Amino acid sequence: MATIDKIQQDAEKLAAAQAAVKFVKDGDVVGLGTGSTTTFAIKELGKRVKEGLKIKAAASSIRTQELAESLGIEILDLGHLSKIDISIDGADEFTESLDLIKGGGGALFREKIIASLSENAIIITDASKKVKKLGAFTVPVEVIPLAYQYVSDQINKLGGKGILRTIESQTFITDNGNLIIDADFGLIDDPAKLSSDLNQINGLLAHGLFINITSKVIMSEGADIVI
Ligand code: ABF
Repeated sequence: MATIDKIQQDAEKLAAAQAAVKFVKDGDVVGLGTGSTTTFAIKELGKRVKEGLKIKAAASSIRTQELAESLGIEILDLGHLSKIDISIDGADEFTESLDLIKGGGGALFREKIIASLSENAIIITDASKKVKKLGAFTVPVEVIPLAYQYVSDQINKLGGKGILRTIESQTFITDNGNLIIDADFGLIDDPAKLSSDLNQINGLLAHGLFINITSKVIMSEGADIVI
């Protein structure tokens, strides 16, 4: 039985998704994120495609690709794109300055590529994700398996405590065949500096700090949409 909170949260996610999809126009190449909020947006796009909207899309995960294709949305090879017109994705945390933590769903690498390619990178979320300072949500780090211990040690040197992600006691493997370390740095005073420090670590494929990438956050709070 869904709780009232879950029903309310889903209503907020749907409202944010519907607001974001309004920015998509005929001929757009659309970047599709991953997660429950983005799922609402993909379903809305599927409806509009059935009504005649002409778009092509790039997917940030296998599960997003499968959902989009099931709804008749044409998927392009992300590796051959130089530009995406608009992307719609979720987040785990965001601040007033549009810094994000993403990657709770394990799709952060392709999400970051899609966001980086996007002219208009839109984040959709309910009000529960807004924070004053990032860090209550641990920072997901995608790491090449053979670099696991080295990267884990470098995270420790930066003051983080890394935990290998598992799902039902099985090691989580990303769509790219890599591991995820969830790194707890506590509340992060300077996300841009930490992002830069993490980017220097060899073997670290991507991390979940999205700094200066997002164009806008569409947040729904109760009956309001805040852009
Ligand atoms: C995805 O959206 C991930 O980066 C992030 O973890 C997730 C949030 O999921 P949800 O919308 O289900 O809260 O982009």
